[in-house]
Parts: sequence; C-alpha cells; structure tokens
Amino acid sequence: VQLEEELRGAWERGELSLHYQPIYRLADGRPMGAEALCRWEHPRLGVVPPSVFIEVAEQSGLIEALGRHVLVQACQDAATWQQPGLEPPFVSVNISPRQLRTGDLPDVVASALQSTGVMPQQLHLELTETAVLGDEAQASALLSRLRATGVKVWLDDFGTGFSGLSHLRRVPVDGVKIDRSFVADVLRDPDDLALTSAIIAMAHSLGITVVAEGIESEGQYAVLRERGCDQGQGFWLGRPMPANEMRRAFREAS
Ligand code: G
Ligand code: G
Ligand code: MN
Ligand code: NA
Repeated sequence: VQLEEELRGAWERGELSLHYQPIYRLADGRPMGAEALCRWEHPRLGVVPPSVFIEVAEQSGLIEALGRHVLVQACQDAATWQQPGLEPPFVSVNISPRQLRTGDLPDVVASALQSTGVMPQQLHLELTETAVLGDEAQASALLSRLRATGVKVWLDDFGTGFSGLSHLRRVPVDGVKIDRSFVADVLRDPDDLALTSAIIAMAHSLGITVVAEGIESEGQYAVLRERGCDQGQGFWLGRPMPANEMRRAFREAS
C-alpha cells in the first residue's frame, strides 16, 4: 500500500520516464525501432524496477493513467525519430493485462496518435500471452479492432505460456517476441534451439514477424540470424537509453 501511495502522482512529479532499447533487423543490423521501458526514480528509494512497480500499478488500477501517459510520451518521442524520406523507426509499448481489459485501449491509442501525429504503423503494442489467455474471444475482437487502425500487435515473452503455438492460429497478431529464456540457452541447449527454430518456422508460415529478445552475445545473434529470425534486441546490441540518445543513434545509423 505504501508503494502505491508513492506511485500516485509520480508521473506528474517527473519521477517516471521512458528509456528505449533499440530493435535491429538481424539480416543487415539496421535499427528498425525501439521498445519503451518505464523507469521510476524515486527521490528516496532510488531506481525502482518496473518488475516491482508495474505490478503495484496493475493491482491498484494506477496502470490505466500511467499507461495513457506512457503511450503519449512514447509517441511524442517516436515523432522526433522521423526523418524526411526514410521509413520512420517504430516504437513498441508494453501493455499490461488490465489495460487490455478496460476496453478503452483503442480510444487511448487513437488519441495518442492523433495528438502526436505519429502514423499507426509506427506504433507497436506488446501484449503478453497471459493477457490474451482466458478470454480469447474478447481479446481477439479487441486485437482485431486495434489492428484495423494500422497499429501493430506483438505477443511478448512468447513461448513461456505453454499454449504458445496453438494460440497463434486464433489470436490475430503481427509479431511474436521470443522470450529471452530461450535465447539465453540457444547455443548450449539443443532443445531450446529446436524450439526457437520451430517458433520461427511456424510464425513465418502464418506471416508473422519474429523478434528475439535478450541477445547477449555475437554467437546468439549469428545463430538466430541463420535460423531466419527477423529482428532482435538485447544487451549485446544495445542497452535501454534515454530518448535523446535513441534519437541520435537512429540518425547516425541512417
Ligand atoms: O526493464 P525491466 O527488465 O526491469 O522490465 C521489467 C518488465 O516491466 C518487463 O516485462 C516490461 O514489459 C515491463 N514494463 C516496462 N515498462 C513498462 C510499461 O511502460 N508498461 C507496462 N505495462 N509494462 C512495462
Ligand atoms: O518482458 P519484457 O520483454 O518487456 O522485458 C524487457 C526487459 O528485458 C527490459 O527491462 C530490459 O532491460 C530487459 N533486457 C533487454 N535486453 C536484455 C538482455 O540482453 N538480457 C537481459 N537479461 N535482459 C534484457
Ligand atoms: Mn516487452
Ligand atoms: Na519480453
């Protein structure tokens, strides 16, 4: 309850900010976009990790307001990444289960796009498998509505919920992000390599883009590229950074 009180109004006090981790096309190493990651710098406690405060925000309902701020800020930052004549880098925003359930997500997304002038294709929403589990029919309807506006939907932490592959037939998504627990062992564990390759092949047969997360070495990058994985992110490629640094990195790469 105490952390909840501290979190209330934290955005308005300027304690919360977004960092961005670049996402690259594996075939040629070009940066395609970035994932927005929320940070909380508490004046006394220091940096509180999202793994702690997102949970608190979810349970208290604060996630709804926080989620709106995050979407607007992410779109504002992405608007500064656009360069004339070049395909603009996308921004990928994490959406938690409660934001999905409240039902007004399409309106929140539309208003963030409208107020910032960002094209819908430039915005990706990352949903976890568990968020769309449970009520598949309702989730599918909502995802279809979102995708109809041009926004892209990605399944985050893919492969950790056992229903993974069968899910892809029923839930309409543009991409999947292979969970970093698979990527971590892809060079050591033949089972993880087999599973990762199967996810890539299956997703591609359905026309779905595959992103690997948690790439921490050149070897992991090489094997994922060789297996046809489309995009990737991880500490070996780039750490999360402030928006202005991300902007500079996109400029230097173009
Ligand atoms: O940066 P870190 O590894 O600590 O992130 C931990 C978790 O917090 C990740 O699963 C990430 O998806 C989640 N997260 C980070 N920023 C946001 C955000 O803005 N909204 C939501 N819902 N989750 C976030
Ligand atoms: O659950 P989600 O995928 O949204 O979590 C993203 C989190 O993963 C971020 O907090 C980010 O800091 C973390 N992350 C990004 N790249 C790596 C990596 O290469 N290794 C590890 N261990 N974590 C990473
Ligand atoms: Mn994510
Ligand atoms: Na993830």
